[in-house]
Amino acid sequence: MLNRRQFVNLMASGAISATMLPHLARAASGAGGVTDGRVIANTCLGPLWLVKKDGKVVGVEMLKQLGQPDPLLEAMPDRLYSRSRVKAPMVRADFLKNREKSDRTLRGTGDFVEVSWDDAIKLVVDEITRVKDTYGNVALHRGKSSWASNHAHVHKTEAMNQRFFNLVGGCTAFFGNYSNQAVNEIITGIAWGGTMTASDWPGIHKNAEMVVAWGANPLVTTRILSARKSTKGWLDLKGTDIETVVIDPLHNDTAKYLGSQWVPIAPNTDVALALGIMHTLLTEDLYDKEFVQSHAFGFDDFAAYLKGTEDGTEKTAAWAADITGIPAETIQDLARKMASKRTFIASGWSTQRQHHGEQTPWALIALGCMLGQIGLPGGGVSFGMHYADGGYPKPDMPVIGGMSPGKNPVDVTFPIAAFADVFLNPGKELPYKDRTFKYPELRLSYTSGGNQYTHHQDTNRLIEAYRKLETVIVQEPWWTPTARFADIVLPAASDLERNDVGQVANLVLACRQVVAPQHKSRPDYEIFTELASHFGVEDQYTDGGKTDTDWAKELYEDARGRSKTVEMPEFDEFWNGEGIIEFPEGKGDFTMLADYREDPLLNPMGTATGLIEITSPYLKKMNIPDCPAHPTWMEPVEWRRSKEAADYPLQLVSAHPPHRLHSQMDNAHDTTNYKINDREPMMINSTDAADRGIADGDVVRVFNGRGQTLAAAVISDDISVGSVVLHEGAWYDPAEPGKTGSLDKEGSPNILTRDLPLSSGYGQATIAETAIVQVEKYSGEVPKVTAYDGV
Ligand SMILES: Nc1nc2c(c(=O)[nH]1)N[C@H]1C(S)=C(S)[C@@H](COP(=O)(O)OP(=O)(O)OC[C@H]3O[C@@H](n4cnc5c(=O)[nH]c(N)nc54)[C@H](O)[C@@H]3O)O[C@H]1N2
Ligand SMILES: Nc1nc2c(c(=O)[nH]1)N[C@H]1C(S)=C(S)[C@@H](COP(=O)(O)OP(=O)(O)OC[C@H]3O[C@@H](n4cnc5c(=O)[nH]c(N)nc54)[C@H](O)[C@@H]3O)O[C@H]1N2
Ligand SMILES: [Mo]
Repeated sequence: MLNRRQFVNLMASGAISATMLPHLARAASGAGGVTDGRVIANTCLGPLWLVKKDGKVVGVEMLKQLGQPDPLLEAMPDRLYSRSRVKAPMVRADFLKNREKSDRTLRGTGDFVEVSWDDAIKLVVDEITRVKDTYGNVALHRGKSSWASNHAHVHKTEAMNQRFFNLVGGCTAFFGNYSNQAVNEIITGIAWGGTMTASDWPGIHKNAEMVVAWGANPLVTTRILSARKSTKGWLDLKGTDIETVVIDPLHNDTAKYLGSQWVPIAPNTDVALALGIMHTLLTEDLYDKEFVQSHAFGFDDFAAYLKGTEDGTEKTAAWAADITGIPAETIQDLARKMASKRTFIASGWSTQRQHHGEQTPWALIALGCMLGQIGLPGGGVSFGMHYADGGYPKPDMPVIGGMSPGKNPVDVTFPIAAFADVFLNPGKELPYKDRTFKYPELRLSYTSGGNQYTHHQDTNRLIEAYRKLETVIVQEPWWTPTARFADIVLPAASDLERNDVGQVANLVLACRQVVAPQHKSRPDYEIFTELASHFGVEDQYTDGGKTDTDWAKELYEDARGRSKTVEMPEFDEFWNGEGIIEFPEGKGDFTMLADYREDPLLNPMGTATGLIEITSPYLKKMNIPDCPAHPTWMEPVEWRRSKEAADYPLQLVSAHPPHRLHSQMDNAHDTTNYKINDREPMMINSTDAADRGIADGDVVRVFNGRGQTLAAAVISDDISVGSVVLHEGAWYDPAEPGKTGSLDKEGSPNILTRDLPLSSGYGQATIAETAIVQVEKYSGEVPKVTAYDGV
């Protein structure tokens, strides 16, 4: 019997062919072997038909069950064959020579040389061994990954990477995320089970009289395929009697499509707006006195705060108008309308990706209690209607599991939002709720499936932070900025180059390899398997030699045993047949928290009081300065009224991109065709543009004390005065690679955002949406964008 490594080598050398191997033969004879036709793959956006011609991927088709296609999907073939693919294992020349003593300021300069797979693997094994033998496993860090494989079950980059580390003694762990950490922390602390609790759309369509999208743009954020059924819920509001309101500094796509009332708000001031609304409800006696007493805890303390008896400031509509820029009458009108109609408040997550990010969601929950419609069909507050399958009636189908990461033997951890701070300040202490984290000293990081140089805040600080590490390993299909700043780059096969099982909406799908791994890339699983073999844990890693198809089979068969509504065929039939199993749609009659409304004693919240806590006894006791005992307006660390706003008067909104999945597809924008002058578009109001002599399409420099980037101005009154929008995800493209403070050529907003402070001592989440900038017409010679050229 060949072992995995010998087998891989033989395969690579061509000594054996796929037909000699039962598992691969199966894949090849399945849809993956198609040269002309369609194959379903489990892509980063979710399961999708890939159309092939003459063996090449030439297009995409939506699964008909998932609704209308989006232009963003069409970038898939270009992404696959992009010139920015990592074609072979590459190592920085200086690192190859000097290892841990290499010049780390050379990272990002492109001093790479190609090495063989064998040499690359040996180098990675040696480095991990060196660090763990010298400093212990605690000095190892796994870089965060998420959207490489959010829809995957077998090929979950995050689980695969962690599974490997866990088998070689573990690594320092982290917790939390960039998406919804602050809201999740607060909601589970003071109210219900989490952000994904949502009422079914049919009940909302039937019963709601008003739907408020608060800091949410669902027609953009539900473009991910697992959310397509939720898109329909939003689309179907059009042409009904249901009034819609969108509270956003941006007149966003959702507001435009639905013809909603647009309430432009100054970024980071939503707590003040919510307080102004609640003050109106209180003083005009429009609130549900019974509900706040029977279903909420600590309303009276909060009411004292609204009235100003606690701090001397009454939170009137006029007070809120001054902070938010929304006229007092509009605020009062909103309060009256919300109270008189069956109102559903659907919050997005931008308002909690901010300094004091716990406060807006908490204030909205308090508002929900005062309106007293929580648990009524068509009423209440949800934080999950703009994402994944929020609002889509749950079909009765078994959940397909995923490859398990196993257990981490190292129990040192920290919130992921702090990772650059951890690199920079070993030994520093970070308070978190009632405990303190002491930062470990990290030496080596290994990222597979995450793009830190686009997703983390304050890129220049991040460059410095990585310089503290001796070894940076990045496993990537593309030359992203994160790959460019690594010491060792391993070429990963992409989502179209492997087998998996898929689950989305009411479907279970056989997701096949569409094309062979491109260039010298290998699937992540194969890379980790080979690494594991060098540490003598290959058998544990592969669970006795399973291929990806074997894992798919195991996960599928496990689900098959639990299916109640549909008789799922045996795996081989499923895999070799059409590969689409459709379950009956859910009933659609779920109203979130109806049971709590019905009987809060029988169906209590998970809080100490069992009630929704408008005042939290726990937080009162904890006395955390930046997270008080009830929702509170606190000025953010920077905004349009801070001292620094004299130099940087515009607030930066880095919303999620309509034409990308974060940074993914940024290298395929020729298809999506939205860049201007090769640059990321930045929306600016006509008044702000005129003040600065900026014309539509001009290349502008966006800057603050932390960094500078070039973007293309789009002048539009869809963005309110005093704010600019630069979507997250454009690839950081330094004019002077490797140098901190360099001009970025491509409009990456995280060159401008803040790394610290984190949201608060309670949630310790990222605050990407709290940043101020200045914009000027760029007077220098416009440099050529080179981000997508590869190395
Ligand atoms: N097309 C596409 N869809 C995606 C993603 C993607 O990359 N591309 N990413 C997915 C992921 S991982 C996530 S976490 C979700 C994110 O979902 P969200 O966090 O809800 O998305 P954002 O775009 O950040 O913000 C939504 C809206 O809030 C507005 N906003 C910004 N600041 C403020 C503010 O201070 N107050 C108010 N009231 N509004 C504000 C923005 O202008 C934007 O229109 O989206 C998911 N969907
Ligand atoms: N300023 C600002 N910053 C933000 C946000 C914001 O709103 N504003 N939003 C934050 C949020 S909510 C999120 S979720 C994060 C998202 O941040 P990320 O999760 O880093 O998002 P992606 O850009 O999708 O990164 C996935 C990476 O995996 C790589 N990849 C894709 N397929 C594979 C594969 O098969 N194998 C391997 N090894 N790699 C693969 C891609 O090329 C890419 O580099 O960004 C955060 N950053
Ligand atoms: Mo996210």
